[in-house]
Amino acid sequence: MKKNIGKLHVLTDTVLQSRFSHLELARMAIDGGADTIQFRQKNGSTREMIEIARKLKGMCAEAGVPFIVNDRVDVAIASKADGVHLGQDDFPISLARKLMGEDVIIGGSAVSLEDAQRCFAEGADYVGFGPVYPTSSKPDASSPSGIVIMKKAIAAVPLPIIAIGGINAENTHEVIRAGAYGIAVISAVCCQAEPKKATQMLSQALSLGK
Ligand code: TZP
Ligand code: MG
Repeated sequence: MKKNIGKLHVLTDTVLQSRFSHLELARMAIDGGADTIQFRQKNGSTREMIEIARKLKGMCAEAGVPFIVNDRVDVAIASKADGVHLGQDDFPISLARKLMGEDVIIGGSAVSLEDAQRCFAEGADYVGFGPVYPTSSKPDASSPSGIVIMKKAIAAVPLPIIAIGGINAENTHEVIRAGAYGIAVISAVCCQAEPKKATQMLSQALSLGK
């Protein structure tokens, strides 16, 4: 089965901003052209997370947009998410694959060639590579990889590479030209005055970058 790996992943965030809920952000992002929604909530009640995730899954399913849960395999399973995104210290990708099955989309995080190779070896479907550029959205992020290291991963790893970290409408061309399959953003959508418009601008930048 060919999996639907999006090119414009919007990660919903209610910590960096509190004007909009996860559901409101997802709605605006989908309306603006996001083709993957990733629910990213690090803290709080698991029950509440499952409740939000189920609603997000319903919204995404209606729009035909894959819905991915960050970090939490349990929440992804409970909400029948299309996928899960796992960092280097999260639930192991290979174990998530065993639990969730072949059809589920599993993304892995990488900030080096070695990380990206590990994601591939463990059975990921795509790699979220970054931070490529400086970002203040992830306090524990590694130093930015820059374009050159990302290019090495793109050349060596036969998976779609989704650039993340400091991506905006201005630098999208650069990462796409470098060979990234797509982009993933938090602040370039969630922290903008008009998240729908901001998503539209990223969507436009992506097709120009092709
Ligand atoms: N992983 C690597 S960098 C990052 C994550 C979740 C933060 C991305 O946020 P922003 O605001 O798009 O830089
Ligand atoms: Mg994680």
